[in-house]
Amino acid sequence: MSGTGPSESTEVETPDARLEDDRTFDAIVVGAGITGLHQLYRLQEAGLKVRLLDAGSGVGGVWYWNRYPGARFDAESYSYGYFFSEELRNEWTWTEEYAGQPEIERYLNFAADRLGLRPNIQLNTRVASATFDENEHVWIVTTEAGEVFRTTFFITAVGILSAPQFPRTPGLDQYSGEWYHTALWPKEEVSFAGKRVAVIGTGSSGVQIIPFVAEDAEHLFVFQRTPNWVTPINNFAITAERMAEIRATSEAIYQACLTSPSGSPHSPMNMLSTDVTPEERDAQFERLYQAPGLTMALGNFRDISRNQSANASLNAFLANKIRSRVNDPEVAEKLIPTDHGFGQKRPPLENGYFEVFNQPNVTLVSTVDEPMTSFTEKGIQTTEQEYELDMIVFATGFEAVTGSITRMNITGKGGQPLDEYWLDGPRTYLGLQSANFPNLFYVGGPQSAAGTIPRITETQVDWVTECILYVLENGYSEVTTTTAAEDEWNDHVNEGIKGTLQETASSWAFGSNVEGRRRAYLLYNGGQPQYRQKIAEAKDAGYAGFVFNK
Ligand code: N01
Repeated sequence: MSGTGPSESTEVETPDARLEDDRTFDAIVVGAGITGLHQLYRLQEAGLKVRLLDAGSGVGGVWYWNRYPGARFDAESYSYGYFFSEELRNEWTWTEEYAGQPEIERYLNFAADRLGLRPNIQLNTRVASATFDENEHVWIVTTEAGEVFRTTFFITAVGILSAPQFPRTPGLDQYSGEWYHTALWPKEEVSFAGKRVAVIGTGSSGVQIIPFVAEDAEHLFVFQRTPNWVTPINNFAITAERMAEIRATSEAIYQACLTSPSGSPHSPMNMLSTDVTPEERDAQFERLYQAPGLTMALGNFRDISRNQSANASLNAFLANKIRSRVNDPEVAEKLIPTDHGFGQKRPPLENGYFEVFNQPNVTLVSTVDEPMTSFTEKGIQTTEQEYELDMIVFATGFEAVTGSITRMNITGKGGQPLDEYWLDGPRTYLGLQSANFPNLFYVGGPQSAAGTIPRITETQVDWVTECILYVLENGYSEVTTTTAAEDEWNDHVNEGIKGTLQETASSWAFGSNVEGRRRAYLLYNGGQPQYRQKIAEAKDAGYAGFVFNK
């Protein structure tokens, strides 16, 4: 039975009987990152009995786990935080345009306290499985510690870049030195001083940590598989005057985020690179190279991300930048991407990255020329030689977008495991639900999220909250979607990436960074305003594409 339309009410009576059982909830949210905390706040505010579970010992999500040296925003700090709360906006002070991990973690702890979320957060708790009980219409959620919870609604807010992945290269168990993954970085200080260190991976995480390792290590070996188009972050401090201005213009900043495809204050220039002379075009590229953050990616000529030859002109400009910053011409050429153009993958931002390769204690190892064959007791064996190492840093990224969800071993109706259901790529309707997985919602999951994540997940959080209230108020026991609705959304999602320059890249957005993973587009390329419009339209049409059962 389809729903007849959303209700305006936000208060729901919670039966006393349920309150008596401390393992039974209206909703369980997984993930204490920026999205999960917001989802908890909304459900708590609506009067539901809700618990948030997180494997970490603190809140913060990716900003809890990725505590490696150099981790910081690539979005403007004030564009990433919560806009819904005037108190948070007025009380928090950002100190840098692109805040570092410690500051972001402090902000999310501040938000958790200020919003009164702590009583409903259970930390140090990793979900081991979630199984839908068709008779009771509840999810049975188990944890690695053996706890069992029952919940009507199960909401994943686990992030799209939070299931770390390692190379399939054998022998890590033989290796006797220290090793770390950037996304599982310990709280204790890690010293590189006087050590021979390998960093594997040159994506955003690798590019951020490498200068810090290079500063202290006796020798750093950078194991690079694919070079990236890396541009300067040009970070700067936020003065008291500027912070006052940010607060005063907060609403305008928010509106700029809401209207931009990426959910950021940046929008592409209203001109093509061919509207100007090559000299004027290169002058614009130079301006963008000196500009802060992702301006190069998000504030460029309109055709850079769409037209091959426009894109090639920027690639030539950036390649010359690398050549001008790296002394050894052979090393410089190895650092210049040849398999993709700028913007086909999310570009890492750097601070002194290329100059690292001018240091005598740094060696660039191309795993294309010299594949890694095994980890050994002493280090890494390649086809050419053994590298003896005191430490290996894996900056090897994630089983992106779906890995963090499927690793929870979710089983829907008819004993259907979600990881099998998604074997050929995610199937969702509006990125919110999958057929035969009733009352399971994804916020910040596949086929929905791209750009500045909190700007799109805040819309999902509100949507999911209203949908849950609608279910409860109308006495339904289940909301789910249909395979027909999923097919329609899949077609729309795939149509949106077809023919774009991104479509041909080997990137985590297609899962192609993970060996053996089937290629499927995991995000949504229609832009945040269009996504927002799509989910609003479905709701306004009486939750079209969703099915409600008593
Ligand atoms: O992960 P990645 P990341 N042998 O997948 C290499 C966000 N983020 O953690 O390109 C050798 O980009 C892999 O090589 P290749 C941001 O959205 C944001 O760096 O697959 N190398 C690549 O070089 C970003 O896009 C910030 O050929 C192997 C690297 O490891 C996303 O997270 C900071 C390998 C992984 O790069 C992911 O970034 C950090 C193997 N077997 C992250 N396997 C901010 O600034 C993988 N690699 C906010």
